[in-house]
Amino acid sequence: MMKLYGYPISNYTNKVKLALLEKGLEFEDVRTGFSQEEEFLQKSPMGKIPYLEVDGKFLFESQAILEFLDEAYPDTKRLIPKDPFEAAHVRSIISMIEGYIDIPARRIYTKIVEGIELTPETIESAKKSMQKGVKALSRIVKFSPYIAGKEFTAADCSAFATFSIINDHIGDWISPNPLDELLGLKPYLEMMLADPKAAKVDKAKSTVMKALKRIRKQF
Ligand SMILES: N[C@@H](CCC(=O)N[C@@H](CS)C(=O)NCC(=O)O)C(=O)O
Repeated sequence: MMKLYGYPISNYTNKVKLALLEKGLEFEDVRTGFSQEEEFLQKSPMGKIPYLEVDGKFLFESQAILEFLDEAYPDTKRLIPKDPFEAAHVRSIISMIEGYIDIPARRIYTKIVEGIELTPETIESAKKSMQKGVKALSRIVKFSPYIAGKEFTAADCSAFATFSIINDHIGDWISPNPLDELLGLKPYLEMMLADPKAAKVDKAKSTVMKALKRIRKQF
């Protein structure tokens, strides 16, 4: 059986977990944090989570994992459309969410979770970058009802996992929350949560987040 190594408050872990659940594939959910230990780097060379173990081989980078799942299990729900233009659209949305919104946002939320103090400069630069990313994304996303159009795709795995984690934290530090400019996001996240698979991912995230909040009372 496949093994997914990651942690429930990692959006990239949750992206892969939602993909596996949507595809109806069996997997073992192995909770692990990231590490720079040699043994870990042999499986995930940047020391990041998630990584996926399949038949004794280790796959890393969430997008590569999703694309592998589509190729290796062609009879399951497709995450990347067959049409090359639609496929490029899905991949573009994912790149924008992760590269231009998540990367700046995590300069804030990872520090909050780790209990590290934020400087006004960090907050201001994250805010500017996020606003730029959200503005760009809002030009191309449809939420009709899914983020790339009529069908559920890999872009929904990324969007749901990433935006729900950003929304948990960012509003307390950047006001208004740059994600508020993404019209249709709120009903979209509610629609996604009505799916038991996405709800399962979200529940695990919320449980761990609540426990962390109890430990670190400052956030
Ligand atoms: N591009 C990677 C990003 C993965 C990533 O950044 N994971 C975070 C947790 S959400 C991590 O492991 N961070 C630890 C580090 O950067 O050292 C992917 O898509 O899998």
